[in-house]
Amino acid sequence: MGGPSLHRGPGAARGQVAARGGKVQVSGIEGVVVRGHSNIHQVAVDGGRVDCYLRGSLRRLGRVVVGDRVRISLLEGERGVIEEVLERTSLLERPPVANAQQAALVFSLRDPVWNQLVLDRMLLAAERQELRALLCLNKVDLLEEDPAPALEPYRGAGYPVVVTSARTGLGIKELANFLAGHMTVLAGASGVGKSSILNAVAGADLPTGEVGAIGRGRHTTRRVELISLPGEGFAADTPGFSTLTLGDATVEELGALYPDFRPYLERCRFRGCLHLKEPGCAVRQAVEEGLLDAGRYRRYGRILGEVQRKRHRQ
Ligand SMILES: Nc1nc2c(ncn2[C@@H]2O[C@H](COP(=O)(O)OP(=O)(O)OP(=O)(O)O)[C@@H](O)[C@H]2O)c(=O)[nH]1
Ligand SMILES: [Mg+2]
Ligand SMILES: [Zn+2]
Repeated sequence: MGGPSLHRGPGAARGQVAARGGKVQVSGIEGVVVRGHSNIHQVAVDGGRVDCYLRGSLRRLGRVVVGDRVRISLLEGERGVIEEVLERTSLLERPPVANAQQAALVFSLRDPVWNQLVLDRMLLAAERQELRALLCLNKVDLLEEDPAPALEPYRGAGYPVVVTSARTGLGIKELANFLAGHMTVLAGASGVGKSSILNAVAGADLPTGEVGAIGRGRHTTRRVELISLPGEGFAADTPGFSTLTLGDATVEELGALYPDFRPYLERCRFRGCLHLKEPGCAVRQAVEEGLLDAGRYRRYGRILGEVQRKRHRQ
């Protein structure tokens, strides 16, 4: 082989010296940033991973985030330099991930109990950022009841829902099929099992929370990290606190972010209908006729209120 051997593991201060003084041995290698830590970025390339520094000019241009496709040069001493960030197809602020195509929203009905308001907000955030959204109900091994009725409003809205247990392996293959070949962000509350799921799907070795120690404020994953999937594709493990957010959404656009509301929007009497108390609102009528889920509609009202208040504060 002859080239510099590729190195696994986080960078050390020593690397900086190599980056400044090291001679470029090979350049023009393309890779994907899988981890970022202060000024060292780990880049997945064919055959391994390289800890890289940023070319000085890049540092001025802005940040490099996990998911970025980059061009690097290999230096002496098993290090590399990111020379160029290739054009992004998308960029999420929170969690910070570039080039994501899909979001897998992970939740559990028990340990921790799900919060539908949070789930709906995450779905809206995914829609707004044009990510394909997928729901993953994990920890079904803990349930005695059939989860299907709880999931019905989401299936009815057209979202794929995968039911999994990272513990027993149930549904993991089905989830793996959804993830294969794509760049997917996993999002969801702390303790729902995002890291455990990726360990099951990709044979990764991500740290997971202690059994029996789940509670509010417990965050095992602290940083976004990309996991290479078997075959092709990546999935981003994210910390529970870094959930997808709605950003600066407006009240006017909110209704259109509900795929289940969309068939009715054109039929509202008034343009700019917010689907609250307006006469001739086709969305509200569909709820009254049982065609739309009443819970989703009720939470829509709450989220709309939040967006309104946020705008008034600005
Ligand atoms: N019974 C059961 N426990 C699970 C399952 N998946 C994960 N767990 C447990 O739930 C706890 C939390 O799992 P993690 O994978 O760390 O959760 P996380 O979503 O990555 O949490 P953060 O990193 O804090 O955001 C651990 O004790 C796991 O062993 C499952 O399918 N069934
Ligand atoms: Mg985790
Ligand atoms: Zn309306």
